[in-house]
Amino acid sequence: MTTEVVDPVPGAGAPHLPRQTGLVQLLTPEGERVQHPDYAIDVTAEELRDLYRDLVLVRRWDVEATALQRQGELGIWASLLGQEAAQIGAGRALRPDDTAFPTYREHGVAWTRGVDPLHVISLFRGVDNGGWDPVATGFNLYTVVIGAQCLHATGYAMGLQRDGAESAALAFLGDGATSQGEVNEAMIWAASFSAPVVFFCQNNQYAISVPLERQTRIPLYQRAAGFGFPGVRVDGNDVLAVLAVTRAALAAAREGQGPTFIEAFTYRMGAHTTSDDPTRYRLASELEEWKLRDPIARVKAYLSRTGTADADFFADVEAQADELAVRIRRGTTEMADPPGRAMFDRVYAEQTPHLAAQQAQFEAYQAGFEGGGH
Ligand SMILES: Cc1ncc(C[n+]2csc(CCOP(=O)(O)OP(=O)(O)O)c2C)c(N)n1
Repeated sequence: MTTEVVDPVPGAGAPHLPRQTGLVQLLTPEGERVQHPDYAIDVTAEELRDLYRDLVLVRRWDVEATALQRQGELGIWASLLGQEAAQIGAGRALRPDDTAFPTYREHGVAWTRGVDPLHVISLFRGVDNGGWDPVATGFNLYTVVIGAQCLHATGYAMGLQRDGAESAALAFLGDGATSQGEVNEAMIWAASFSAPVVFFCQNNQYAISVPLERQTRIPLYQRAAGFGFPGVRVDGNDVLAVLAVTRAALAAAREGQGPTFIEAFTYRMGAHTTSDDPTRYRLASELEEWKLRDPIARVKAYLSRTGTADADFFADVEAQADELAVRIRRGTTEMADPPGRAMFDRVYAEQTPHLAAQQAQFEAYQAGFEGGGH
């Protein structure tokens, strides 16, 4: 078969940008399997069904969390709607010994690392600063400071390299983050030291309200050449292509070939966060166009058309999604506030005398309220 060269958004983008070509795609929006000479991937029927299940479950989690925020149960929520394939594909490409460095939207990657959704939710409810163990899960804590995690990932990767470990770091970033100094510094360091790090950029077309055309004069993946490592653009709504491309980049990193920049070309179908109103800066027709490229629909179409999954399977996945939604809702509303002292426990791995004194002072202050109030 021939290489699929697709213009992801016909007519979109600034007129001065070169035509966007070279998008890696393995599953078309219509659910047809296509081949790519550089990114062959063999997945079993079971693996495909598992990927579908992942996509559906993380979407349900996201929809439930958005509703919970609207009902006042969460302070804010950063929706992944539309970016499920980018996150599941990238997350499932990781090996257990690899480490992911997320921003604040990578709930799908968290899912693939076995992080309990309620741990992520507790962060957005404001009762915790992320209750999962980054070492045990290979999934670092969320980072709200745009781009900072790229430096963390690069430094970590350089550490892996010096330890002689054969594992890699996967840094997540957005299209807007590519304008950030730290991201560019991270890429220079990664290139200079051939660090085993992969930069996974979810180009969801907007940095809050700032469109891609304002961030760059060339397609993002082409920027990697300036740093001296490969850049590849993948259809971010195609879970198979994302899996194949990320797997290859991580393998190259582990083998000492240095970094890769992956631009997952996708779209944020919802708001930037629940505090944002995207109708103020983008057209409804654009969203309608992207709905035709829905990351879940195409896998479902493929599974159905090829007889890889039947109605019972789809019903079972729906039932699992319903169960997950109930668990998330119940878990959120029953979530207890942590004791005030808890914020002192996670500053350093080991408590310092200075911090212990502050903690004692804080506890004495709280005990001064009626009922010892928390
Ligand atoms: C250092 C820094 N500057 C500014 C902000 C405010 N801010 C929050 S999200 C955001 C846009 C990020 O866009 P992008 O990198 O494309 O990621 P997306 O949210 O679209 O996934 C900005 C500027 C911040 N959090 N950190």
